[in-house]
Amino acid sequence: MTVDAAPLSVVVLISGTGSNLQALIDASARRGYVVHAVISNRPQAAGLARAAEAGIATRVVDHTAFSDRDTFDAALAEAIDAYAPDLVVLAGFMRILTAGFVTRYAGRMINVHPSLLPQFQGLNTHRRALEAGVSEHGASVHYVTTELDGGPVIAQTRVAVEPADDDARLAARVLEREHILLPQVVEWFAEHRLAMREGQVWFDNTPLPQPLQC
Ligand code: NHR
Ligand code: GAR
Repeated sequence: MTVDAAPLSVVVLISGTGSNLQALIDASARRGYVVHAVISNRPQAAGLARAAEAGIATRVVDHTAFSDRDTFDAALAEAIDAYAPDLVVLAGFMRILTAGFVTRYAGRMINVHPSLLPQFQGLNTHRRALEAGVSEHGASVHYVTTELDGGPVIAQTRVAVEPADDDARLAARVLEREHILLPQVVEWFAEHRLAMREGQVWFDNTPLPQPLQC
């Protein structure tokens, strides 16, 4: 068996709590990747303290300090590239990224989104799922492309909607599953099992007919 010289290097982008970041940190040794740095657009994001606690480098690129999205994204790219990561993970990152930025990281940037894509792209997914009366909800990990929450979906996790669910209760159950889903997908990157080719997900050198289920 051959072993890679270096584990997959990951930079995680956050805006808030960072529970998905924590799940990534906690699973990293076991799953063959390293969280090299954590970057937040919000100075107060609780996830920054989680990273510091784990001895991981942190950076803040505060979007309110920039006059437009292009200059913010340029500063963000500079902060990321200082770590030369193999993979960029959006984990509760709340800023829409410009086409130029997305193109720079094509095929090596993923997002965890709290819905069964292509359902409920955008924000407030749990409330919208309840309003729509769906019986099943969940989360997806997808490649980030210029189409917001529209990039090819790598994997999903499904959660049954229960009669007693409100927004918060459903969100909490989905989030628990995100914490399993996201480290699993990053492990597949570390094992070189994933690629995006011609706008499709390839897994083990085969185009995926549908998202993997976790
Ligand atoms: N950027 C691109 N180009 N493509 C994607 O698929 C992206 C992306 C940036 C973020 C995450 C996404 C989610 O999982 C994501 C995917 C923020 C918004 C949003 O409306 C929408 C989707 C996502 C993240 N943001 C507002 C904005 O004006 C700000 C909202 C806020 O600050 O609270 O950027 O849901
Ligand atoms: C997660 O549910 C994530 O899927 C979602 O925000 C939460 C972040 O939680 N992402 C988005 O809504 C992106 N627009 P966390 O900070 O505890 O990981």
